[in-house]
Amino acid sequence: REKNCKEIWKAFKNSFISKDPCSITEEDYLPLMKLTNQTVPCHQTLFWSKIPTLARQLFQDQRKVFSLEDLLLGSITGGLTWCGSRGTSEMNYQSCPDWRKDCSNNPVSVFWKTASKKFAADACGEVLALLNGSIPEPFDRNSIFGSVEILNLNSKAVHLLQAWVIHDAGDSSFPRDSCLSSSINDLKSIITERNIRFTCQKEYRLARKVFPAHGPHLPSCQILM
Ligand code: ZNA
Repeated sequence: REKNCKEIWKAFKNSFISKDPCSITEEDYLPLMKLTNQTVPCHQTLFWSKIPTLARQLFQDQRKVFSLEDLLLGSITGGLTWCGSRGTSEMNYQSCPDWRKDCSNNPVSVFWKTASKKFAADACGEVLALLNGSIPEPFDRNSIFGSVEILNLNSKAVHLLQAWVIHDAGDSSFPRDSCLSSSINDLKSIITERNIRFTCQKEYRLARKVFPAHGPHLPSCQILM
């Protein structure tokens, strides 16, 4: 309520309008970051990787944890793609560079990396990370979680990272003990080397929400951990 939306919109646009959409830098977004400054109380930061905005829905009734998308900064862009280009002040929502195919320094990727970096650096106490247990590598070093967020946690302020590997109990094609998988082990090493305690648990209780197609058919005993 105390933020100035017009000013925020202007700062957002100025970050990339009339600029080469492959040469965006963190600095371009700093004025926007300053205006939207907002922090999450200790013990209430939620990260997610490979389970898109579902993470948000999972906790929406409780409001005990907040992901980046719950903050003003993370909600501005609402799943959109955007860019500008040299020589015009037009906003482009249709065809913008892709971070894999075209260039990594595009407005969307730089926005999320800059926002995620600050979000992680501001976290304190115990933090929660939701990972997808239905894919072979629930932890991906190249994801924003793996390459930006965990590396920017302040190890003086964050003392525990709890990983919840969300499983579809109806799917037996992946090893049950995903907490012991090499991908989670990589995450564990990175976190513990940074002097942050690490725990991992398999979560079946959330499966109904994450995998609605299978959820209704799960026997209730499998839903319990
Ligand atoms: N990048 C986003 O669109 C996005 C990121 C949207 C909303 C929120 N977030 C942050 S980052 C969120 O709060 C999570 O904590 C973080 C999740 O990012 P992730 O670990 O990279 O998860 P993901 O499911 O692999 O990817 C989410 C989105 O980011 C997808 O659109 C990916 O294509 C894109 N992405 C993944 N890795 C990279 C990337 N974009 C640029 N560079 C990467 N290395």
